[in-house]
Amino acid sequence: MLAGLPDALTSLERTAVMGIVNVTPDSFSDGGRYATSDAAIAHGIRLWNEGADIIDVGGESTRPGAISLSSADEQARVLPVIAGLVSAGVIVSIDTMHADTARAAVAEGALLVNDVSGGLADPEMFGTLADLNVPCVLMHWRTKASGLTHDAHYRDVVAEVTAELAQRIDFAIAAGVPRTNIILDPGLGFAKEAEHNWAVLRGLETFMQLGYPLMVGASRKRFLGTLLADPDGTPRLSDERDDATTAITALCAMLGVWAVRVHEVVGSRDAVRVAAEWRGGGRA
Ligand code: PMM
Repeated sequence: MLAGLPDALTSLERTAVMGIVNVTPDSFSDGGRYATSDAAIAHGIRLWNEGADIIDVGGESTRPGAISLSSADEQARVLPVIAGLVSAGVIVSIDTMHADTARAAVAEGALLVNDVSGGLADPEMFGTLADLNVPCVLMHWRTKASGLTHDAHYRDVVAEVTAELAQRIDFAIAAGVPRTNIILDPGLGFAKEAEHNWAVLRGLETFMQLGYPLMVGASRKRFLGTLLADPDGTPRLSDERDDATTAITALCAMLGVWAVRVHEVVGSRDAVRVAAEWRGGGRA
């Protein structure tokens, strides 16, 4: 299992719940709400008290068309929030594509690095992760490999995402990242249309066969808004997608997914407990 995380997390006999704190003016679903450090810290502590197992702090929006942020600006957003959460006893992860932000966040007390580019955005990332020796999420996102903004073309999305994740693992290990630090994420909504996201969810067990803990981030994403659209075709609003997110959490937990990344913690907290009990009290 993953080294470097507190016992409270590694000994969990259920799927972990990662609560999201986006310190951004423009994220997918909660952009602007927690843009000041104080608001972001208060929000993270609220999610933690509601039962999150980890709080993921991010400063850069990955929304299509979002302006990319310098690592200095990113750190100005996230480091005070990480410091505030860590001093309140919260287990923190840093959502960043910048190696120097990962390093600064870990120095501030973050215990896990979540890179949505799977090490593609910053050539220094894998070396830094090897050096930091902390658990890291490698997420699938083709766009960072091709430079295209729209790259959602697949013949067999599950097979292609699996192969591309396997390649990321090989590069990470070649750079010295310990195998036991790696967590995979198929990257719902990243260079993927709704049909691809559903195929990815149907294929979760294939990704799990790579032999690494799996994280899934479906929370409030657009494909849920499309699924739950009004009869006139108007998509369900993003903060009205939490029940659907909880349904995905329950299904992921039944499959033995390691963690789900969610905006609203309470529903997922309960869902992972229901699934653990249903499965017989264990996740393995
Ligand atoms: N999605 C977003 C941001 N970070 N990290 C991981 N590991 N997996 C995800 O699916 C993921 C992520 C975008 O969603 P948000 O802007 O609502 O946080």
